[in-house]
Amino acid sequence: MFKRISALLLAGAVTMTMAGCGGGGDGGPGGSADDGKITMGFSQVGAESGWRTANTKSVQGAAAAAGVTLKFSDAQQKQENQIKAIRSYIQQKVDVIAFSPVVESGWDTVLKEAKNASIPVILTDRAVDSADTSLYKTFLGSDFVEEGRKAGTWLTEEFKDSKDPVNIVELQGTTGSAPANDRKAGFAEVIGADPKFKVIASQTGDFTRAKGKEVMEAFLKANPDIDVLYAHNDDMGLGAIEAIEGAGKVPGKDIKIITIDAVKDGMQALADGKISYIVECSPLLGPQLMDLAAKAVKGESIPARVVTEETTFTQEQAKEALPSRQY
Ligand code: GYE
Repeated sequence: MFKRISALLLAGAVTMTMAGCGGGGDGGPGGSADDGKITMGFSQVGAESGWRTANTKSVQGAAAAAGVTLKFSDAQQKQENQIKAIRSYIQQKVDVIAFSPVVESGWDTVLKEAKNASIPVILTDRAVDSADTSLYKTFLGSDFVEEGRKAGTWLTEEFKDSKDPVNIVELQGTTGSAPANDRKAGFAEVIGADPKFKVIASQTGDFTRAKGKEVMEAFLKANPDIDVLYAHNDDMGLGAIEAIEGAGKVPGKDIKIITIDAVKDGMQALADGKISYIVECSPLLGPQLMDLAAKAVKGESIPARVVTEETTFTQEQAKEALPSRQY
């Protein structure tokens, strides 16, 4: 008897907790939860790279740790899917929306809809180019221009004694994305100071390994004399390594490779001497995102820009860092 009653009580308690977890996210009046729990709608770019996988894990883990109910959707690198997801979060009256915009342009309309519904929006990882910055509360992520500059600075140092032209090929990230635009610009700014550095080919590899390989194969066919590959992320660099080896060349020797991200596979290739230098871009944005979201929901003021701290790795530094690398 006692057992049956306590089982019933327990069932009741579970139901109540579940209702609480839904917070304002399940269409409750007014959106924001009165139980203090936050519901976040998060629209992720996709699963295009090792970086992205680590970023998704970080966001999901941090939400669970902070007691935030996370509604998560993967846009498969398509802006229209992100816009749909954001509209559905608005309809569901979530407490806060966070998203990593696949490209920079074209967000004003949907961001205005969120603003009209009084739902704060946080940009995470990538930026938008909206002139009206009141459409979002903050942008949490890396300084991509600086990352490009760091890549360029290593290259100018590495070739400082060379009098010959340095032929560079560039694998760009997703066309129109903030990291592709900015990493290209920062790199060009630094190498542009010396005319011996020549970008002889530059094309998108969409941040994926497969596309990186395919485009590098085409680069190799069209250009017999490539000295350097600058890839906007590790995955494209790793795909390109396969293409370089397939063409009978030695990555890291015949062609020096610079990449960005510093995910484990990239760091391994760096330690193995195939990649020459990596500029770090941290995907571990989850905990900071949850802190900012909690403040934004409470109406507290938050900084308009939160920049991620990052470093760079040489081959020697990669060997040291690899065993304790989190992603
Ligand atoms: O560098 C790349 C990913 O937006 C910083 O997106 C991110 C980039 C990252 O696919 O690997």
